[in-house]
Amino acid sequence: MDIPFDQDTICAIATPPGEGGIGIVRMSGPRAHSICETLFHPRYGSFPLRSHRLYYGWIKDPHTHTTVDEVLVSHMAAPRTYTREDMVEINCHSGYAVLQRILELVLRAGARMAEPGEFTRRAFLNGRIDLSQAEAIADVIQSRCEKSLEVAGRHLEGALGNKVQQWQESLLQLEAETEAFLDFSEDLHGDDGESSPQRSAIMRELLEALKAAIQESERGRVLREGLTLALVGKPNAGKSSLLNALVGRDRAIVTHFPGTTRDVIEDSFILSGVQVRILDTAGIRHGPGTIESLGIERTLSSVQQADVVLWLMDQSRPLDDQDDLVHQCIGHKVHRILLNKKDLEPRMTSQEVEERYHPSSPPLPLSTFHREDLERLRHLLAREFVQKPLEGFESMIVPNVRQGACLREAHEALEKAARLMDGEGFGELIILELERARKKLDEILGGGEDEDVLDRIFSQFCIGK
Ligand SMILES: Nc1nc2c(ncn2[C@@H]2O[C@H](COP(=O)(O)OP(=O)(O)OP(=O)(O)O)[C@@H](O)[C@H]2O)c(=O)[nH]1
Ligand SMILES: [Mg+2]
Repeated sequence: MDIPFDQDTICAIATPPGEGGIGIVRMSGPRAHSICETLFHPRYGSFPLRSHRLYYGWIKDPHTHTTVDEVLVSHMAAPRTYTREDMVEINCHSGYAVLQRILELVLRAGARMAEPGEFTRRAFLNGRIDLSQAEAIADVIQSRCEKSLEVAGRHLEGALGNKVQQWQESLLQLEAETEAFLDFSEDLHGDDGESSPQRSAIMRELLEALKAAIQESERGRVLREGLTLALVGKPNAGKSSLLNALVGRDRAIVTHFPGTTRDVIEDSFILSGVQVRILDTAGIRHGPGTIESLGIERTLSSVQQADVVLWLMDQSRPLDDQDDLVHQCIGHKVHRILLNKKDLEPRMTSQEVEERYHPSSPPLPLSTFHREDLERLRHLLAREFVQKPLEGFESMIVPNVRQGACLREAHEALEKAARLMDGEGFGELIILELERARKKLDEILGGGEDEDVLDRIFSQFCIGK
């Protein structure tokens, strides 16, 4: 039997797999309460369960009458629920068998398994949240650091949605003014098609606001995706030692033999509230054997992936043509030179390095053995690559990639409209561009969004959310 989407009742285990304190089976849809009635036996009170109250009792198999688990059940009547539909949550003991058994009983009583993200999708389709808030829910769940959680929290409150609505209102006002202006200039045929001062002001403000949001989306990528650092240099420069020091454990093997690291080693740490992915690579040198040259290929691919390359030099050895080779490999990327092993007798100077490679900032001397040096490095990285890019962000409403693309298209349409306004009349064309801008903004909130986009967004969620 095909039940229409808005009438079937979905269910899922909402807690992560594995043993734990409690597990939750949740249901959403018009039959949630009646399905609950077939299996739940409250210790106090009786059916119908009152909304938004917690009931203590037992889940029993309706066929065999055996008790499955001791539970707490809540029934939340529509519309004050996560999905805006009737919902039931069964809090049971969290073990694989008990959760599966309860889920099976719920399914047998007429619910169907939820797709990934389907609870949230219903919240969106039923108008409780806009698409930017739905995306924020996934971001909150997936956040691995404080800063990205902060941004997700703002989106969840609807901060981006509110802004978009304001912009849409301004656009409507612009459209109305343009229409009025069109009628007016028809009456006064021959008048110069000059824009009214008010229209120009609204237009200018909107263009600026959209531009700022687009910049936040680009520069704020570090908040959403974190930062990728690659440690690169000649063999034995101390790359793996630095990796271990930064992540705070012995992740990579360190020996005094050059060529210890043959493959890329990846780990992560938190810097100024942001997740940093760090790649330790095989040392770059001339004419290595096959295994090493494969390793070096991977080094180059790590360089490609990195936002920032840390080029380690062993300052107890003189510069040579292998340093030139490293420079060839990384010169095109944003990089910082670190002069390692400053505790040893120096055989090169900072000045020599600067004269030879002209780095954009002076090399930083350090020793991976010295805690203060590592702190200084951390501080420098945080300042330059996390805090600086985020400076001047007004609202910290960092739009994600999809939202950024919608903003860019809206901005483009608006710029066209502005050019048309500055030029001769073409009133209908101006209105078309303004409408296009408004439609693009609407897509941020999920208006007119096609199924494919929704599928892509909601498939990132887990089942049960
Ligand atoms: N004196 C001194 N030795 C260091 C320092 N940092 C690392 N070393 C030593 O340098 C040697 C090489 O260190 P690694 O971290 O393995 O160097 P690497 O760049 O990863 O080397 P490969 O993996 O071979 O490319 C080890 O013996 C380290 O203990 C330092 O600041 N001072
Ligand atoms: Mg190494």
